[in-house]
Amino acid sequence: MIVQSAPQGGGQGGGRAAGRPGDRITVTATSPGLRGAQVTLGSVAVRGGRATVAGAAVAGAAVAGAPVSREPAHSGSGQEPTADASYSGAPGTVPAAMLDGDQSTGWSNYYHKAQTANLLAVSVSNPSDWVALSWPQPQSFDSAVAYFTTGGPLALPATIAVSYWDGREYVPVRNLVIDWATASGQPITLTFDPVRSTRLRLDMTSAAPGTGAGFLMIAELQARSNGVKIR
Ligand SMILES: [Ca+2]
Repeated sequence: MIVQSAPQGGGQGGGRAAGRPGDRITVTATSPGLRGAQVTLGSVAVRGGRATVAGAAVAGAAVAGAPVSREPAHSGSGQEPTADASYSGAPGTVPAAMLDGDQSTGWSNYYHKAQTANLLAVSVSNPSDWVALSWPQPQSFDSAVAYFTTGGPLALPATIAVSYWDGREYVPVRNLVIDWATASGQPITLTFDPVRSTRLRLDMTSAAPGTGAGFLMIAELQARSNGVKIR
């Protein structure tokens, strides 16, 4: 760390200790890897041979030993998103289950209407459905990660389109790249040009629409910025 001080104004000639009314001392601290800081001290009166500091103006946030910290766990405004979906197949598979941090719970469009006296059991997958995240204030994000659960009637979607709310309507993100999962519970990563918005939506089509397979289930859904989850 390098510390420099320089008297300013008030006095006549350098080298004299501060302590008279109007004397000011500027202390500049710098250190590799840290932002420099500057503090200006001013004295207004001498009492009993000691100067009374009248005020201090600080420029620069990081004094040596107090580096600017980066929160590794999340970014954004700290606002928790809420989730929505075009359709949920059961009371236990609602959109909020994508945000609880639990891989064993999730949103799903899987449904099964039990057989009745007059009707056979029905479980037919929708051609398409969407899920969305929203925040009270705009967030910046450049990717989303979805953890799909597959197996039995559940499968990965055939296609995923990503869009964001521009204040009037959903518009597609640009340069979408999808890194598909290869097993149940593994993440599908969707990266795209950065956007700033209050809503993110995934439109998905079924791999086997209108059948007993091709249902969708997302255990967890995250929006990210520079690889860091937004919340
Ligand atoms: Ca979950």
